[in-house]
Amino acid sequence: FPVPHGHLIDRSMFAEMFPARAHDSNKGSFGNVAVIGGAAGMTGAPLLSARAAIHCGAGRVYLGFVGASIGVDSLHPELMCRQATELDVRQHVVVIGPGLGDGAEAEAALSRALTDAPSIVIDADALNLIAIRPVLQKLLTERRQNGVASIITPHPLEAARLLALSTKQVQADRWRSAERLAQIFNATVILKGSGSIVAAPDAPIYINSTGNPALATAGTGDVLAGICGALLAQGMTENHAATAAVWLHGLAADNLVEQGVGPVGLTASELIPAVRRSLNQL
Ligand code: NPW
Ligand code: AMP
Ligand code: MG
Repeated sequence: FPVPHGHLIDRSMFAEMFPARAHDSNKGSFGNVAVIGGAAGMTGAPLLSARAAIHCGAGRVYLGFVGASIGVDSLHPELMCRQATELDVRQHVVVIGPGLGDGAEAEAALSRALTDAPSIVIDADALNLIAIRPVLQKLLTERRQNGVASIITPHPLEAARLLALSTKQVQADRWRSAERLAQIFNATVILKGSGSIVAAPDAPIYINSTGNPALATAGTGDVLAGICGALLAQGMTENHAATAAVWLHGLAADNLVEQGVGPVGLTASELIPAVRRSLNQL
């Protein structure tokens, strides 16, 4: 990639970000993640986020569905499935947006999470709601001055909605688009796509050096949001969590392509254990 300014995310950044697990640690040492989303027809999206979060080391992972909750994720019964209204968002790192939809329950859940969650990762439909609801935008921009963490993870079309631009305009200057998102929304931003960019109001801008077009498939963004949540739950700052998450996500895809699992036909589900491997091999 041409790197006009800023920094390239690479392995050397991560030496001290992942401390070894203490021998006497327990699940309470590694935080709780609550993934909120999964309206009718899109229950797979929060499942992917939640599975990614548990595979990336969160101590406990909950799913809060808008609409009917599934009883259990039978492939991953370690995940705890509830209605979104049954979760106390004050106790969790909240990942909100995957498959969230745009209904009244979705908007209420987002408003509650923006107000009360100690840490939040905002993706997909939650970003689309913020783009059209100034009251939600205000809640987001106030979070930083209240000392609580926020990461937003738009793909280029979601970024365009947030900035009231076209996707083409966002893509024409991705660095500037990411910087503007960070300033306007007062949050750490991952502007996704080939060469994901991480920008924050108070830190240098970074571009990711890993990843490939195998990731251009449904659900890989939902996986990324879950990784961010798990890293926040384990105590990383939002800027460290965002840079580490995009790097590990891309590295996992690079490793899978080397093994012949892609670039054609990689699934978001297959990406998840590969991200766990990247994390454990750091
Ligand atoms: P195009 O086609 O190029 O014009 P949407 P979504 C663009 C859930 N999911 N560079 C591109 O536009 C999500 O969580 C559920 C350039 C693309 O077609 C959401 O809640 C799944 N353009 C909901 O679905 C699995 C780019 O944006 C369009 C770009 C809708 O989310 C799938 C898509 O954007 C999905 O995650 C890039 N790098 N990347 C499930 N299993 O339940 C994207 N675009 O219309 O906001 O739809 O992202 O699919
Ligand atoms: P989403 O569109 O929300 O599912 O997110 C897609 C994920 O895949 C993001 O993390 C993107 O950065 C990544 N991705 C998609 N296409 C590419 C590509 N061509 N090269 C690298 N990463 C990609
Ligand atoms: Mg997405």
